[in-house]
Amino acid sequence: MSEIVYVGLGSNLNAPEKQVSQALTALANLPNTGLVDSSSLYLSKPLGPQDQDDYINAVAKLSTELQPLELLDQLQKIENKQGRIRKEERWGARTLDLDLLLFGNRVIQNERLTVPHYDMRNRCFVLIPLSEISQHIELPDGSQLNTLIAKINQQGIQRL
Ligand code: ROI
Repeated sequence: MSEIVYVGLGSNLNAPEKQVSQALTALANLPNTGLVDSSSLYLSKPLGPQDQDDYINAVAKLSTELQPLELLDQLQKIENKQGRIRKEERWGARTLDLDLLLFGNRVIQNERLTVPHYDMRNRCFVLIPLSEISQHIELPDGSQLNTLIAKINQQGIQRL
């Protein structure tokens, strides 16, 4: 059975627009997985330390037959190929971040993976690109994307 999955992309190092575009191509080429849709690229102010460059963010919608941890392995492979260094400071600059946001309607909680993404409800650079591609998403707990967006500060993000 295939599931609909949303992945958040973010970069603020080494030509961020190129990193995100290249990652979208890599997602489209994943095994047993299709890229259904992707958002525009967005320019966003850093969440976390402010002494780092602005980010390029986007969200991709996939249809996959992979299991969650298999998909996570694939995402980490793409991050590593594009020069991600795992030791990078928490909340610091990064070459490429691929976050598993939603996996069908599943709630997943284990050592490697928390789905829905633990902080997606508070992140305009996740919610706004997500709503560009799928307006009427409901999270597993029944909360509506539109309601979440109405609650967050939408400044500091610009569609490119
Ligand atoms: N800030 C923005 N704007 N975009 C991101 O993708 C992003 N990713 C992160 C932290 C460091 C939390 N800040 C971010 O991991």
